[in-house]
Amino acid sequence: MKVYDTAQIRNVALVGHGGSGKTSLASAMLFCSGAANRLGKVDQGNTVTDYDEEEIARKISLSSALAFAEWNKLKVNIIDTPGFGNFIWDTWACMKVVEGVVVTVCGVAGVEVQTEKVWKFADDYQLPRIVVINKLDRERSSFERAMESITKLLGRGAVPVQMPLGEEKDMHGVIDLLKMKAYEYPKDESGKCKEVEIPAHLKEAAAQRRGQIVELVAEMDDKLMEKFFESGELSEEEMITGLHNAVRERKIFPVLAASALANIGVGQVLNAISDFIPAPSERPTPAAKGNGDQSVELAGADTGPLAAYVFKTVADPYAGRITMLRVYSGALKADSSVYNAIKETPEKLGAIALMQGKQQVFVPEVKAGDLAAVTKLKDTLTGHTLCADKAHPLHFEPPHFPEASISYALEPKSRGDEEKISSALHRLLDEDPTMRVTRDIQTHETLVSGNGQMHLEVLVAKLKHRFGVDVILHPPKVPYRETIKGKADVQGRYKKQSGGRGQYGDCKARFEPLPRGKDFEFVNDIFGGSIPRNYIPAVEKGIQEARTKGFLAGYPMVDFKVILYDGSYHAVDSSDMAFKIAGSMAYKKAMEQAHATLLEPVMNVEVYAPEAFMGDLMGDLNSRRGRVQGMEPRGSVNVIKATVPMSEMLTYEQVLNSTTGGRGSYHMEFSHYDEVPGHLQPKIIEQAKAEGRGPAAHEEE
Ligand SMILES: Nc1nc2c(ncn2[C@@H]2O[C@H](COP(=O)(O)OP(=O)(O)O)[C@@H](O)[C@H]2O)c(=O)[nH]1
Ligand SMILES: [Mg+2]
Repeated sequence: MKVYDTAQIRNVALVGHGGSGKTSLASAMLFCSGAANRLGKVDQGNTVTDYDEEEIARKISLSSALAFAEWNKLKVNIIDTPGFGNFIWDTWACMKVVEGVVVTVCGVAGVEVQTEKVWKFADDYQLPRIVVINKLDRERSSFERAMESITKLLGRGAVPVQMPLGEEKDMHGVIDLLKMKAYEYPKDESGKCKEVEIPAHLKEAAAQRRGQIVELVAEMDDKLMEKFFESGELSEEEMITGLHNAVRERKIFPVLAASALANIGVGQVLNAISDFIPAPSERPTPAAKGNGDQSVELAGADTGPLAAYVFKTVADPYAGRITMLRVYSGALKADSSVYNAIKETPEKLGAIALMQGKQQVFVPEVKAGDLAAVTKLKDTLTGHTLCADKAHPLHFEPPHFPEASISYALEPKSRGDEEKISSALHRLLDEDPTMRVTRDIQTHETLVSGNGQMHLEVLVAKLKHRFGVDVILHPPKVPYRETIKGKADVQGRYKKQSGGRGQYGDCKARFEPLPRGKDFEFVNDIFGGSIPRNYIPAVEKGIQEARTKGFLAGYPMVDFKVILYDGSYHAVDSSDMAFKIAGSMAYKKAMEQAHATLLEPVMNVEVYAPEAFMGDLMGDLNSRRGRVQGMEPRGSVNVIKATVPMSEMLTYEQVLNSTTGGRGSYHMEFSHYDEVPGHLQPKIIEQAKAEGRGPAAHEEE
């Protein structure tokens, strides 16, 4: 397999709402370019990029996959990403390593919730974008209507450079508005198109749309503007160069038309990628840090020092850990020694592969700009950087994944599997940085936390199919918190004198509420040494430990401030331990006085369903203590936006399904913590007691 030069590489991620056709488009791109010898179909479970057995079973992408195609003498690296909310952080992590994205939009539904989300991600990364309106062969699809929803969301910069030829069942090609030619596709899915004249009845519409682009492109560049004023036209070449620059600057987002399933317009998508998406050298290399965290500027060339960033890790039961890297500088060579600058540990590289879905294509090296995979690294995980050696450390900023939003208790189906489960879980955590496994110290349960029910169901399926262990998920736990609403001024005094050396610690502190989300603050306000400085951390530690066990129901106590202002000590009997206990005693006293209360997580919820169900769904959300913020049409459905306490949403999936006959869907994510209404608190406290949670046992005076 040949080694590609930096200038030949283009990196794109296919992003968009679940079901808009990313995986099908990737499949058709690979087939059209000759990288795959058949047109794999999602519904037949034989696409290159949905190769995982859970993906095949569910017919949706659960995890990003890498593939590549050669087109116009370029190596186009394609990352096919998931479009479902539960898995969207993987998409986010992969978008970091590309020079542009192809946003797929369903020609029936138009812009959907995850379209908006990935668009926002692309804004954050300042990524160039091409939009593909897909599924235009489907009944009730409409290029015009989808375009309206795109303009509404994405603004005037999103502009069609194509139009479909024919509609719905008759969709049989595309009109290229730059070339002003039509491309007809046969029905055989071969993707081999024929260039023809634009049909007479579409000529006027095409000319009008072309006028729009010419004007927009001319606006972006003084020289082109001059030419446009003189001749009223721009050549195809000028348009392509003008568009290329405007796409790079994120001023124009060209919109294309396609049917990935019928393999129509896919060559044009590849053309658009090679014409419009910037080469690696056209975008700044991310800021790197070197020795002593000094910032280092990298030129992004293969002659520079090695800097390769890990954007994804896959836990393969056979191959072990597969690490996917983006080389930003230098070249990654097979069988070489490298250094992980984040973990500060050397790593040995074996073979280097280009990934074609699950298949590894081995190469001797990969140069700056390219994406590749290596296996069997010891300590290297997503977010780490590999560099040449310890003497020349380089690393990029690791990503900060969001908090998980839902937790389930997980239990082995058969006893004795605990070890196996724990080791399998840890391998799966490697590949999913948004999943967490923790132990509830009070109930001794293993808790798995993720982004939604499906996220965790997939985890269970992977444990079973990849690692052969069966587990049961118990209903989700709501991660309540506790806080105080009032102030307290207390003394915690611990004194023990029963022969031998005694124990003595004494502290006075004020406890005050903090604004929501501030967690905890400890202020040392001691003057004159009433508590020696070396004991003060012990007081804080005592309070810190006590607050993890809450006060009312054993949930962590948050959003309060402790001001330690006085105390006393004993020259012989005082110790860290005594002051720690004094701190925890002060905590307990303060909690009794400061009006402790429970907090619950509140979710941002969006519900999508046809209009007919809106009344029922709103009523239902109200009964769940939801606050409906608004309702608006989006594509063929309506969207309700609301905030709802998490505890009320645990059974929502089933209810939504039965209310809408399966035609509704929803998305939720964590918004903020809010106080649980007083009348609901006793039940939660009772329940916590029944589970063996409760206030910490404090030592008695
Ligand atoms: N009719 C039609 N169906 C499509 C098209 N593209 C994808 N599909 C179907 O839509 C479903 C979702 O496609 P998929 O590629 O998995 O979407 P993804 O979630 O964005 O990757 C599958 O059943 C595909 O066969 C298309 O252009 N036309
Ligand atoms: Mg997919």
